[in-house]
Amino acid sequence: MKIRSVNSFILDIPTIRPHQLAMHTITKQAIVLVCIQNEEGQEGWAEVATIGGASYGEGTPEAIKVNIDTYITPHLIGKNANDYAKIMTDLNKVVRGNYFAKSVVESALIDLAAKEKQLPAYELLGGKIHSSLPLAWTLASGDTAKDIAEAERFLEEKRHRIFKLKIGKGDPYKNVNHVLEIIRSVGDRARVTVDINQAWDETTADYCIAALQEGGVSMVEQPLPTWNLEGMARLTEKYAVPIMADEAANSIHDVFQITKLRAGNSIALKPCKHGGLLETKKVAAIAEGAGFGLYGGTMIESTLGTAVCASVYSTIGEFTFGTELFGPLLFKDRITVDNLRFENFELIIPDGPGFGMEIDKDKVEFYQR
Ligand code: MUC
Ligand code: MG
Repeated sequence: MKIRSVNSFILDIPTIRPHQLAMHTITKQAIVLVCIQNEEGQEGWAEVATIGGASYGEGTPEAIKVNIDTYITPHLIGKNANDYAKIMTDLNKVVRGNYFAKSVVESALIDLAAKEKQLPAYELLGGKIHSSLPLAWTLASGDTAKDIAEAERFLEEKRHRIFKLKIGKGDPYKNVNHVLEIIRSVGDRARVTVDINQAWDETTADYCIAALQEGGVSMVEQPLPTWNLEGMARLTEKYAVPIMADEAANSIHDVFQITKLRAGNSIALKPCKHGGLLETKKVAAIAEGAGFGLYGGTMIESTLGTAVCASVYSTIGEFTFGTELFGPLLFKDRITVDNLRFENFELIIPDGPGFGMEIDKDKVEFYQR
């Protein structure tokens, strides 16, 4: 079962509406797919997503692809996918950083190894604890009335009752009022959280978090830039509302520092940030050991990438803040034959072999750059 080839592809898939973040408005989302084939012709597939080129973080789709093709692939050819843990340990000694690239490669190895054994991937990750997970939605149309209408529709359809608002762009004080209006409108039928995506300075954060806490916001994600761990610690100490580290919480070493400094009291997990599924489990363990709450984060992956995240999240004990694996619902189309199921405010964990998603090669060709 030796690895014969590794291929990577960049795809751009349109979204159902503009999705406005602090640094970028998504109208089509870039994903990187990896296909690893063994000598018997069996394939393992995985996906990783990025947001807004280089504006969200260092992991751009172009860099992910070129680093996989140039520096990672030579270390995979001739190896056995079943040795995914050893392959990734060895790879970390010869390829530094490149968390997104390593994450998608490791996931494709795990998909192949699990398919060879005819098992769901979560069986290779410790086994499933959850059959479904709570599913947040991001209200990010940029318009209060549209956001309220969207929230009402999803409450009615029993699709989401956790709403995250992206409030890093524009006037912070107006944005706080936008949040408070939405909280007043949904009342106690839903939880409302906010994500600032690093956009505030500490003085602005101090002023705005006071108003958000008073108004009933249930969590504040990454209010300050990633470098300002001391500022995050001061906000965490001062306010009762949970403060979550997202962009700051990448490697196990970052997360260890965050827990040690109490620079937040919860962590948004994302396999791409941590460098893979095995690293995600380590990050979750550090957070759990420190008494931090967990959130199952997304970089807005399509069906395949969402199934990858869902697979590892299903093996982690507790998500105080639920998950936000809504990516497929924001895409206009999908690149898998299988679809994910969303029922009663939750995402159902797929149970097929590997990540449970068969790739649609015509769609891959259609959306490929
Ligand atoms: C982020 O920072 O959390 C997740 C949901 C969403 O709307 O954007 C992403 C990125
Ligand atoms: Mg975030």
